[in-house]
Amino acid sequence: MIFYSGTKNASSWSFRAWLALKEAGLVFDEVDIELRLPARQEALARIARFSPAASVPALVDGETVVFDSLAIMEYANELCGGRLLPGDAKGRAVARSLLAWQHSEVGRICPALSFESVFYDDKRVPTATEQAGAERLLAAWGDCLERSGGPYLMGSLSLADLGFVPTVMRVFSHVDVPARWGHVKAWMDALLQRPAVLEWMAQATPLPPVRLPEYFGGGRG
Ligand SMILES: N[C@@H](CCC(=O)N[C@@H](CS)C(=O)NCC(=O)O)C(=O)O
Repeated sequence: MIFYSGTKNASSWSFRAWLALKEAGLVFDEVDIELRLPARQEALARIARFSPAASVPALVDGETVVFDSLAIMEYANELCGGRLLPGDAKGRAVARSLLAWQHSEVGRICPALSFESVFYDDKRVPTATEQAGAERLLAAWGDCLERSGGPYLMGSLSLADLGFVPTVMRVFSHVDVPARWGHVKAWMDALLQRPAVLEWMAQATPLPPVRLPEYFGGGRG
């Protein structure tokens, strides 16, 4: 299998899919697609030759092209015998609800705290709206952990946890977790210490930061 990944300090979608492949114990080759300008357009044109989405991540397994991070995560789960989703239908439905929410809506919570900002040395103070967005996430994760008993959202590690790794990083490298959310903080710590997460971050951290003007509200980008 060949996994086409975006620049590691900029592509949270690639990160999620890559984590699922790694946590599924799969072996794959990796091709890095340069998302930074000026190489971006030409690099993505390479993906367009085999993927209608013309985006990363993309996974090529023989004749089969799996595009979109969510499909790659589900494929990883199937290839490892389903152990990255709960064993019961209701549990899978909840995990998939979390994944779908992450995929379609969660980016709108604290949108300026992008994945790229995780790697900034000069982080800014979060706004009141961002603090409120962070509380919303803490409440959602706290509810899952209380229902499942932890240590992961669905009890054992699942795609739902992996989908939120970049979200945890981008929001909570800016916002402190209040003491009342201690169980959520324990979940975050366990997730961020997983060997696959550390492996990606070891490759991402030395890269030149991708500075997005919208993070600083204009001028300093
Ligand atoms: N829904 C897609 C989103 C993928 C995506 O937006 N990837 C970005 C890099 S992180 C990309 O390749 N964008 C191509 C473009 O903007 O033309 C997924 O989950 O895979």
